[in-house]
Amino acid sequence: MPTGARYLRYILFAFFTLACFYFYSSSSSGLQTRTGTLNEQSSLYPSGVQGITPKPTGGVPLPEADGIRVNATFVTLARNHDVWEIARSIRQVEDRFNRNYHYDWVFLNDQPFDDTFKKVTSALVSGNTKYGLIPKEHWSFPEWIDEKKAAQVRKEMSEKKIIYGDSISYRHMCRYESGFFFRHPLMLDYEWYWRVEPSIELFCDISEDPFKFMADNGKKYSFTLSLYEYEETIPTLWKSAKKFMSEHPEHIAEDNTMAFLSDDNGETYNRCHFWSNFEVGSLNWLRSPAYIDYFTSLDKDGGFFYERWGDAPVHSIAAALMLKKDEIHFFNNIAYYHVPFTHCPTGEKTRLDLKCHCNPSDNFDWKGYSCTSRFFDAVGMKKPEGYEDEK
Ligand SMILES: Nc1nc2c(ncn2[C@@H]2O[C@H](COP(=O)(O)OP(=O)(O)OP(=O)(O)O)[C@@H](O)[C@H]2O)c(=O)[nH]1
Ligand SMILES: *[C@@H]1O[C@H](CO)[C@@H](O)[C@H](O)[C@H]1NC(C)=O
Ligand SMILES: [Mg+2]
Repeated sequence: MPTGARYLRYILFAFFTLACFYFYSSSSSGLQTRTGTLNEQSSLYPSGVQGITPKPTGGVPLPEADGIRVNATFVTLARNHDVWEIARSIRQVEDRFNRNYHYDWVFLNDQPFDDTFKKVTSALVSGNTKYGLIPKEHWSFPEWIDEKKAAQVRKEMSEKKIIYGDSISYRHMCRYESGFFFRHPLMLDYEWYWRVEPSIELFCDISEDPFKFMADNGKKYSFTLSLYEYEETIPTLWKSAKKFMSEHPEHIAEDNTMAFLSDDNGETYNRCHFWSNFEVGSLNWLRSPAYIDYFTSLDKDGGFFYERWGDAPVHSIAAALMLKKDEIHFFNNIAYYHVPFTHCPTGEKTRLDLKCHCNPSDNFDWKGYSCTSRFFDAVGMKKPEGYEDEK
C-alpha cells in the first residue's frame, strides 16, 4: 500500500476517535443524572460501595487571589547545605499559602549563598527572593567575651552531653536570631516577618493571611508551639532578665504575661517559652528601643557564649514582659511541625475546613511538656472545645 494512503487512514481514524470523545463528554449531564439516581436509591449500590460523598460545598475557600498585602516577608537563616531541607519547607509554605500571595523571601547566611541554593530557592518561591550576607560583627565573639572562658564552658557542656553544648556556630546562630536578623539591611524594607526553618511541615491550608491578621488585630508576636527550656542551657538567663527589668522599668508592659514565665510572680523562671523556629511577628517591635535595650543588656551579660541561651527563651521573655497580653497571638489554625513536635489544630471543624492532613493525636498543645495551657491561663483565654480529649 502506498504510504500516503496509510497516513490518510491514520488521520481519519484519529478524527473519528476525537469526534466520539467529544460527543461522549458533551453528554455528561446524563452521567450526572445517573449518579444522582444512585445517591438517592442506596439499594442500587453495588455491594462493597458504602456511599458516594459529594464534594463538600461549605468549608473555607483557598486563600483568595492577590488581595491586599501587608508589608511583609518570609525570612530564613540557612547554610548552603540546607538547600534541600529548606526546599521542602518552601514547597509547603507555597502550596498551603504563598502561591496566592507571592510574599517575598529573604535568605540570610554567614557565608555567601552558592548558585545552587539561589537557583533552587528562587524557582520555588512565588515572590521575590533576596539573599543577604551577615556582617562579621554580627557573627563573631564580641570584644567583652573572654574566649578562653567560653571554650571551657563548651568543653564542660560537651562532656555533659548537652545538645549543641560544644557548638560555636549554634551560639552565633542563637545570638543572631535574638538580636540581629531584623536589623539586616534587607529586612529594613519590611514591617512583618515570618520565620521559616528547614524541614518544617504545614498540615493545613492557610485561609487567612497571617501577616494581615497580625496587622489588623494589633498583634506583635505569635506562636504555634511552646514548651520548657533545658535548664542547663540558661542557668543565669532569668537573673539577667530581672536585672534588665529593674534597670528599665519603663519598658515593662503593665498588662504583661509574666504569669506565662513565672509561677511565683517573677521570682523564678519556669522555663516556658514560645518555640521560635516558627514566628510571625512585628519587625518594628524588634527594632524598638525597648527590645534593643533588652537584647543589648542580655548580650553584655555574656550568656550567649558562657551558657547557651537560645533565641526562643530570649524572644519569649521579651514578648511576655514588654508586650501587652493581647499583642501575643496563638495560631491554632496554622498546623506546624518541626522535629520533634507537632501542632495540629484542636477542633475537628477547623481541621476539615482547612484540609488538614495531621493526626490530631499528634497535637502537642495539651500534653504535659507543652506550655500552651499555661499561656491560655495566663492571658485568661478559654481553651478550645475538645482540648481535654487531646491530653
Ligand atoms: N547560615 C547559617 N545558618 C545556620 C547555622 N546554624 C544554624 N543555622 C540555621 O539556623 C536555624 C536554626 O538552626 P537549627 O540547626 O535548625 O537549630 P534547631 O532548630 O535548634 O535544631 P534542629 O532540631 O537541628 O532543627 C535554621 O534555619 C538553620 O538553617 C550556621 O552556622 N550558619
Ligand atoms: C515597608 O516598611 C518599611 C519599614 O517600616 C518601610 O521602610 C517601607 O517603605 C515600607 N514599604 C512599603 C511598600 O510601604
Ligand atoms: Mg531547626
